Amino acid sequence: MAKNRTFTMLKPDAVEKGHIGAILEKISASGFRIVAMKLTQMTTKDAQNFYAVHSERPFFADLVEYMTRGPIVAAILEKDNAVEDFRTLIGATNPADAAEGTIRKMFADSISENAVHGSDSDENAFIESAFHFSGREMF
Ligand code: YYY
Ligand code: MG
Repeated sequence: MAKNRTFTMLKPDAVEKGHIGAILEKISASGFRIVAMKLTQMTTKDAQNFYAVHSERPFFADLVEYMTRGPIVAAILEKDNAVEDFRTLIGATNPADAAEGTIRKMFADSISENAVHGSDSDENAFIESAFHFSGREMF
């Protein structure tokens, strides 16, 4: 399996609740190397663009409001089979459906505030990484 990269955000609820350290510990323990990382806050425009694929969904306005209400940790992660393995590590979109031991099961309370983002394809991982990081911020 080739090493590749995924993009993640520890979302505002996870940061507010003080879970940055615990989530990063789990990510590291699962074999992901941190390629890039920063604490940042999305503007309304940023969040609308990042989640543009969901712009017609009924939850879109709440999603943008939530994602912009406080700082996030954005990061690029590297590992064999990174995209798929990271989706497995974070668990189902709705924490109520997420498997035991997954990040969303452990740290999220609801589908709308589900603690962490993970890219859903190699192509989106590349697009989302470039959205948040310049080449010189990737190591
Ligand atoms: O990729 P993932 O985050 O697991 O789910 P998506 O279907 O891409 O939705 C993005 C984001 O939107 C999700 O993490 C929470 C929010 N959301 C929601 O609030 N309510 C839904 N019914 C579906 C998604
Ligand atoms: Mg998604």
